[in-house]
Amino acid sequence: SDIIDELLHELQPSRAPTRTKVTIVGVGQVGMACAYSILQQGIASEIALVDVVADKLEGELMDLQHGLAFTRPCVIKAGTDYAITAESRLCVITAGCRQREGETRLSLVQRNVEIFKGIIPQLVKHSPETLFLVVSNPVDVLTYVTWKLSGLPREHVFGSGTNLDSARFRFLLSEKLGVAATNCHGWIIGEHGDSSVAVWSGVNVAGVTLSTLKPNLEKEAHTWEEEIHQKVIESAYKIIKLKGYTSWAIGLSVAKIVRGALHNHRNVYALTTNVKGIHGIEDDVFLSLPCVLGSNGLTHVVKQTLLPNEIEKLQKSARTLREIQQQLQL
Ligand code: 6V0
Repeated sequence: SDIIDELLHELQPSRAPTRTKVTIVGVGQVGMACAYSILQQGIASEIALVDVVADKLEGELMDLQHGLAFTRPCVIKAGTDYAITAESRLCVITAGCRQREGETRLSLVQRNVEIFKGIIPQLVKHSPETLFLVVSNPVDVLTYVTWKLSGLPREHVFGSGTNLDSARFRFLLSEKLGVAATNCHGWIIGEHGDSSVAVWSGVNVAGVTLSTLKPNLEKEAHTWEEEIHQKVIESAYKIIKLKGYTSWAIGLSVAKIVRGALHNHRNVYALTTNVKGIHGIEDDVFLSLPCVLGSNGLTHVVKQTLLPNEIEKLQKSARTLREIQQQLQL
């Protein structure tokens, strides 16, 4: 325009930056916490927000855009039309409905399946090479649903799974020990939620495994671990009771995963993945295990040494999930 010509002397046309585009579907509490963390940390060159509520989208778009004077450059788009998601490297799914009073979990799952039928094929159409990070609950089943509906290779479709549970575990451990959460190592695997498995044999600080401490200490430490795992399981319920939803920690956890995927960091995250062929599980079910994530999706699953009862718990979750999956109408 005239004003640009008046202000700037062009030497050559500007070039679009290397794209690290992320789409977030669902601009509720969780979707926006993800968007905010990703923007604030300068992880993506472009963020596309999609939802079914146009006004909310516009409001959130404006609110984020007004922060661009304080962040790294990022193109932000929002709309109900999936065309804006074209060429995304990764799509984060946080859309969904919450449980109605008295509603069974299965009925909630089927309602979310119907929602996903309207979302996943659209995203694949516009970004055939995309990776999927599913956050909506129940995350293990919905990651399976996304894998089925997308027709993408299993390595491209994963869910946030127990990454948040593991972070909660590490925070609680850090409170107990007085050591930073980043230096308290522990993994929660399996089903996201009530039947998750804390891998006790691996809990360590600087390579010192708590379960190998002197027998009397071992017992004490084990009691804590049980206590802490129980607190992890209760966390989501407690936060929802207190503030209505959970958002900040899941947003930060998603941002970290997105960063790793876009920039090929090859970090290990507890992500829900198709576990067929691992730990004696023979079905196409999704459970969380420590996975190596690169820019082409999941490349490896870490072979943890698990106790027989831990493997049993995983297999039990796998059977439950298979039963739910068999009842879904895809
Ligand atoms: P919310 O605030 O109700 O937001 C959901 C959003 O989805 C709303 O903005 C809806 O308009 C939108 N939506 C509904 N239908 C569609 C559709 N067809 N297409 C596009 N958008 C649609 O929920 P909140 O943000 O609190 O939670 C979102 C999901 O994340 C829920 O399923 C939670 O249970 C789940 N969480 C998962 C966690 C994890 O660790 N995996 C952690 C926290 C929450």
